Amino acid sequence: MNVLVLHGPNLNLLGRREPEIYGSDTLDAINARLAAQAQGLGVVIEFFQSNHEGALIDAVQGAMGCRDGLMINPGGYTHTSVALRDALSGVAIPVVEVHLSNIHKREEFRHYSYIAPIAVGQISGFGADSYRLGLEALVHHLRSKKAS
Ligand code: CA2
Repeated sequence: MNVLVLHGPNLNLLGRREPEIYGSDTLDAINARLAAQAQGLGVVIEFFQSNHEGALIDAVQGAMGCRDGLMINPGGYTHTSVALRDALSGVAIPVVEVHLSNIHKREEFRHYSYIAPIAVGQISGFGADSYRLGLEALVHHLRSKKAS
């Protein structure tokens, strides 16, 4: 089983700014924990971060035929990007959407996600733990789909 984790714009700044909202873990630390978790689950995992919408879309398209699942924190593109949503729904690979903060208790413009309606599910508000929960949920979903 092979999973790609996508991190959207500004998430490369994690741990360096706004720790009161996004926590003090760096993206590298989050990825290292996910890599250890994936190894325990017997899953191959890779990571990609970009501040560019087109680069994220290229990564989604590149996943076609070679990844079983996607986990994405689309960052600010969550609330704006029809194009990223189209790419995710176009590749027909199960997607779990994750957010560090609880987007539903923040500013109103963060309440709507273009990604949520095409995702298996959304995990939001558990800080860096959202990624751990997201990977567990994605792998569980993929394994139960395979068994049926
Ligand atoms: O809570 C999340 O994970 C978000 O996806 C983070 C996005 C935000 O636009 C979404 O509404 C919710 C922002 C990522 C910015 O990350 C930073 C990290 C450190 C310092 C500055 C920005």
